[in-house]
Amino acid sequence: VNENGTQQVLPEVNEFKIQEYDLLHISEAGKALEKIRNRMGNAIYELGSWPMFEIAVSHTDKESILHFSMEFLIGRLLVNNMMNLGIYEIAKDGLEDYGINIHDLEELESDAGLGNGGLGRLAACFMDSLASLSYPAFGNTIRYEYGLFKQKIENGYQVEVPDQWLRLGNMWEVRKPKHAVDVKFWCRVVWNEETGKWEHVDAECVRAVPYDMPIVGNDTTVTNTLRLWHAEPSEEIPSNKDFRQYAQEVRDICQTLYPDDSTLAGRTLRLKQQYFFVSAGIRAIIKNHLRVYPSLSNFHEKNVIQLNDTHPVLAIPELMRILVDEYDMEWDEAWHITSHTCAYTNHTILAEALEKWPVSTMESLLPRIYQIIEEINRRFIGYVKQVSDHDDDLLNRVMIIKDGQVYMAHLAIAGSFSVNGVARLHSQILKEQEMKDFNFLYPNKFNNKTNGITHRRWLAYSNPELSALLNETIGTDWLKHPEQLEKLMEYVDDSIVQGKFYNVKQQRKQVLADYIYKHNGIRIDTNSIFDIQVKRLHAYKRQLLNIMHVIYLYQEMKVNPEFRIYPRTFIFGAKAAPAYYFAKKVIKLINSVADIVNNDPETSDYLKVVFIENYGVTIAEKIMPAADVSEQISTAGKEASGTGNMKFMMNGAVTIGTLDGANVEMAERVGDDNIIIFGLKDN
Ligand code: 26W
Repeated sequence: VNENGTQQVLPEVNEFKIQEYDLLHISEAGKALEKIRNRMGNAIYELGSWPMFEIAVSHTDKESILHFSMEFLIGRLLVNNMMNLGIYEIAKDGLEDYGINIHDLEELESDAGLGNGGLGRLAACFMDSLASLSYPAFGNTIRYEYGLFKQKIENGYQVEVPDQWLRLGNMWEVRKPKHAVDVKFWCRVVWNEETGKWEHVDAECVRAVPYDMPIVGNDTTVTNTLRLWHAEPSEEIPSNKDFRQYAQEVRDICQTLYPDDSTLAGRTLRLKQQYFFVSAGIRAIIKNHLRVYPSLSNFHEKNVIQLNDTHPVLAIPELMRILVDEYDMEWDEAWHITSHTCAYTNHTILAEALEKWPVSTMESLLPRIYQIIEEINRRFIGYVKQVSDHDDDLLNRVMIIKDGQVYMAHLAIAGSFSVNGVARLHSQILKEQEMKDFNFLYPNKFNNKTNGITHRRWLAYSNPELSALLNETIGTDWLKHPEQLEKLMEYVDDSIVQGKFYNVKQQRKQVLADYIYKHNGIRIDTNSIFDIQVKRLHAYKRQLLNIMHVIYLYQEMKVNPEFRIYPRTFIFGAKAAPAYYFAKKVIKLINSVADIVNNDPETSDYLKVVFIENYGVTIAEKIMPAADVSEQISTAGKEASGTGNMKFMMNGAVTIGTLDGANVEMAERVGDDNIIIFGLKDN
């Protein structure tokens, strides 16, 4: 809107609208989408991410934040980017002028599903928030050919189907071959007396080619970058290996999100993936740092690398390797820089998720990295002995290398300046139990950063009806300052606002009911309570407990005609890890109960069960706004935080939950009539 208050449509969008749309038919909506994204993608891109980044770094003292994560569960970007740019309405109207419904275009975009669940989605939420708060932050990950598998339900069972998210191409990425770097594997390390340097003899090189995606912030000029590394054959091809085999092994690195870890080959591939994106990512940061500063001596003052779980922890020895081997830095200075650059977030205390790598695997794949970890461990042991007055039991518990394995969490803690849990209870468990010894060794390292979500995607954009109600009730500042949602407290007893809220909820339930009818063929009653549990299927998340409750209700109604409940629709969504037999049986059980319950005329007016297949970001955006009840019933002490709990709460659902993860803090904030806590109260 210009100075005299008239709305002036951005010229390029205007010109774009006239040029591109009068020839279009709905059948070519895909091309329209492609053009929008290309135009926006490049336009956004030219707006500056790396160039903007350099300006930001050179003229402000702000650190640049590097988020290293093997998982980014981004979902779709078209709506999010247009909303964050403030051009969604213009685009919607423009397309309508030409008979195109923008929602048809939205449906054409595949989810970028490069993650398993909570940890990957949290990384994506953080990127959206960091950009919107104008931090120069960069994501660093792998450009997987296939994201998390697509779940089909056949005869009640989960079937995994490859996730071909790149089938239509990824319109948001820009390939940057000039920033490609070589990553070395399988070499022998030989000390060269003349040069005084370690040499990687017979190394197998892989070309890491970056693809950059813009991370568009809301109401800011900052557009950050998510860099996804793609493995391609290097010019230096190995002499001792047939090229076709080499090329296939290179292709394998970026094929799948989580290689099958039941074989040595699969586990080695996972370690290869970890080193691949970490080595390439660190080299890029160093190159950018040296474009602005004369040396690496202030590297830790200008860069922070946040390690999302232990998956990227090889960043610590890799940074040491580069500083010591390539920049001839003394070990102590290199260690000071490294251990003041890296920060580690722990997301789970599940034993099976705490990574340990066999020394044999690491030593053969990454010999120089392993040598450096040995030296880190040697010096760490010296520190432990000194601080603990030679407490050998303690030492045996905390060593980085022991029983022929490398304990990645121990390496992460030793090499980071900060270790955070993801909810107060989780961080307390880390400090007082799981990592008690390390809290003794490093009393100031451990802290809590309770998870959050981006309210833009999870409230403003996915629930426009509630967003509009908020705007008319408390004004629009809450979008930029979400803490202003507290203004709603003044309307808690306002029957007009309550009525409007009820209508919004009904509209959103209808949207989900329509989706369920279309995909499951089940009619559900929007006047029934939508009681929803969506998350990965795992014993500790207790989907089994939930479905057992449904079985109880059904059996009670069958034997006792007086026993009738307020009509309830139990909705489940969950993917089970392919090898997790128990979880797959629970999915089958839920679907079997649904078949019985939904088709029994005696009970189907009071009780329905629906299993929504292929739970992911985009379907979650339809589910969260429709919930009346949010099921957060994990075994107390097991759910590090949860983030679905927050998405449901933010859309006005009541929570049934245990005193676990972020539920504890939510209960303190929202009071007992908004969250019903049951089960163990202290561990
Ligand atoms: C399905 C069970 C599961 C548990 C842990 C799958 C994957 C993991 C990863 C190893 C770690 C992870 O994703 N943890 C989740 O991280 C979220 C973001 O911090 C938390 O909200 C979840 O509580 C935690 O389980």
